[in-house]
Amino acid sequence: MKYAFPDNFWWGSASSAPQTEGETLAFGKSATIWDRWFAEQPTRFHHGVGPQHTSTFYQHWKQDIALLKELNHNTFRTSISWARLIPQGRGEVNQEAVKFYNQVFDELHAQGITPFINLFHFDMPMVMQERGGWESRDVVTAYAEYAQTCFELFGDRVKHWFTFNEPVVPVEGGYLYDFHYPNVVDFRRAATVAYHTMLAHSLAVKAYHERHDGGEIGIILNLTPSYPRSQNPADVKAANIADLLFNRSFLDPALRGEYPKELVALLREYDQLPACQPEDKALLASGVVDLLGINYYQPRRIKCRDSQVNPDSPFMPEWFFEAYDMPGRKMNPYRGWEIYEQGIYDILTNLRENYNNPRCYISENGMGVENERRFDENGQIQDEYRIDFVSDHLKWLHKGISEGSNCLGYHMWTFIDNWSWCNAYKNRYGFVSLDLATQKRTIKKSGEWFRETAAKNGFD
Ligand code: BGP
Repeated sequence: MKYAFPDNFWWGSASSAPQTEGETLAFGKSATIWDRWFAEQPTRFHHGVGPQHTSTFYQHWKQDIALLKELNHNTFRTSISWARLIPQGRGEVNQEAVKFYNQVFDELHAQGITPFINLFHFDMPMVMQERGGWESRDVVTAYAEYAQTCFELFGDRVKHWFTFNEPVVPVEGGYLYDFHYPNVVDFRRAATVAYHTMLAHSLAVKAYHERHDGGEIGIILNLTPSYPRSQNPADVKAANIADLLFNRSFLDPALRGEYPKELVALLREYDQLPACQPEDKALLASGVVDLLGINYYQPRRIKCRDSQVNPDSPFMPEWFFEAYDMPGRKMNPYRGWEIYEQGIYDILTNLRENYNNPRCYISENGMGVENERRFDENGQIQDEYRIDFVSDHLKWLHKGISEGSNCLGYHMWTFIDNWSWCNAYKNRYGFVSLDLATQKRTIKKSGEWFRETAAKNGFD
């Protein structure tokens, strides 16, 4: 076989509680920021389709796990909903939720599928947001208590934990660019949110390691390689700053237990450093992960700014760089994101050369398609474009592994078409299509391709 993957490679897909569970305000679950935001602005992004309209995994978990099995998954990532497990954010545990998650984990094991469980996928409980969200140290402590509760309740069934999915996204969306609740645009507050998220991460990692229960804990980062327009020093510097702010401010603490010195110097120079406590340094040092999840969708194309920013304008990352449309780059015509398969290889190479080749896996990669309707006469979506997308990325992944990268698996985003943060069902990503009205599930052509690829542990 031309592209054979290592033995025991993790073939699976990723999803999240808030995008699939449904039953958003039922069975004891309290509201998250998504429920609140949708109630306040139902048509701003979601065309009136809110987070309660999902594939309803809460009811269909058994059927969906049977489908995962049919697609030859040996691993599956989803998340626990904090607002479902501990509806008041701290304190009393919702026993309905315990029963639900235990059933899910047991069924996954029964089908030979290892659960990879994430603790936070953008879904801040509203009660915690009202107490300041990630701007509050009190919420950091509450998250650590929630993480501990999960380890205690589910630690015998779950051995692969993740503290956060894409912690930079709530920072960008909620505090810089106004596409997530609470719609703030303020770099200083964004920096505090980013910093506190990594403190929360470190508390959870430390607590998990102290348990010594034979499992492992990691974090999932969306790494976006920042490619400069040219080797001209100004462009290179601009790309480095984008890399520091959007990648290394999470990657370095997670893999090295400390922030990059250049990042600290930059924020100090512009008086944007968040407030620190004396004990933070040691805490961050204990947040080094056992396993890194890498979400990769598209790179950043960066150039230095053509014109100086007015120094009196509010501080923003874009003071230092601009994104540009690289001529000739390949775009996903259905989603508007760039497709650059080599990015996956470049990420692995960077990790190998600069971060001591950590244990890692691709925790998300996928192709969103707007208005996906290429049905055949049997109602199956003929998504050859998605097969090309996945196989082209897997080829570069294979090259990285053959050169020594410690990459243990590939998870597709996602298993079934799901509700999404800023566009509901506009872009569909699943291996399985969902008819939202009837809840009918139909495996797409790409799902069949993946089933075979996973069974053969590779492809030609
Ligand atoms: C990642 C998130 C996922 C998912 C995916 C696709 O950033 O972890 O939750 O939504 O992106 O993005 P979108 O649904 O916006 O197209």
